[in-house]
Amino acid sequence: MTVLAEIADAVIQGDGPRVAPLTKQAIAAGIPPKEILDAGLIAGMTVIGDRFRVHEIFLPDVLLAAKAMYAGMDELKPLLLRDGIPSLGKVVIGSVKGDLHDIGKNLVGIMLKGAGFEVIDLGADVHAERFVDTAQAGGASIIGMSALLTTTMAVMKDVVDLVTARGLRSSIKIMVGGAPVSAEFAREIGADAYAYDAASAVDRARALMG
Ligand code: B1M
Repeated sequence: MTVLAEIADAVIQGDGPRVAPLTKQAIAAGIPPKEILDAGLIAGMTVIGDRFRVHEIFLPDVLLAAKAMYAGMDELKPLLLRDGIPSLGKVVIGSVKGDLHDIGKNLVGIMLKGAGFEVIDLGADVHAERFVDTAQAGGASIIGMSALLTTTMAVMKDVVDLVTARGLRSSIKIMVGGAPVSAEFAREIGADAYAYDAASAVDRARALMG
């Protein structure tokens, strides 16, 4: 088994203590952090999602896998971040109200920081007002929202509507993402950008800053 397959397997087993050293091993072997993330950690989490969907495993297993994934992300984080580069702009991010999934959102935050954005991370289960109040008070140029549930993605429109109602539409851009979200949905709710993954979120954020 390759080290990346071993990382994926350890995530699937929910074995955080094994994920951390394996991730270190992959880094030491010179495998690019993005590849470790995609072919190791995210690959494992994708299997977990599939098994959970067909009721082969249950919530505690998913939580263990998520914890194991974080153990790997902790090792990769310093490599995905770059210090001392001038800010490209301020981004307020969070998972929308009712949504506790935060792994993807955290990855987006790490990648944005690594690319030179100043990131204010509001965490998960964030109310529409909190997104807009924070962006307004902090002079942020972008609000980035994440949703993993079909039931919570509708909340994204509340934020777009609130930004519009406060007359902030020209100064605050809105980017959305998360597994059930699509470019078409983003257009429908009036968001400015949709990003499929954390790397494209950086490209979209750069484009939004002009
Ligand atoms: Co939940 N869950 N979960 N879960 N969970 C999903 C999303 C689900 C698809 C599983 C399934 O059925 N196969 C399903 C949703 C079904 C649906 O709505 N259609 C589901 C469900 C049903 C639930 C509960 C309702 C289960 C229950 O209680 N019965 C419950 C809801 C809790 C809540 O939020 N209120 C629940 C709970 C949980 C845990 C707490 C156990 C745990 C979350 C732990 C945590 O996040 N701290 C969990 C997990 C881990 C998952 C799966 C298995 C993995 C999600 C993940 O972290 N993926 C997930 C199945 C799946 O997605 N395959 C599932 C890895 C992550 C890197 O990917 O988040 O997609 P992702 O992020 C990507 C992109 O989407 C994108 O970039 C990221 C990096 O590439 N992206 C953005 C994300 N946000 C972005 C924002 C951007 C741009 C790009 O701009 C701002």
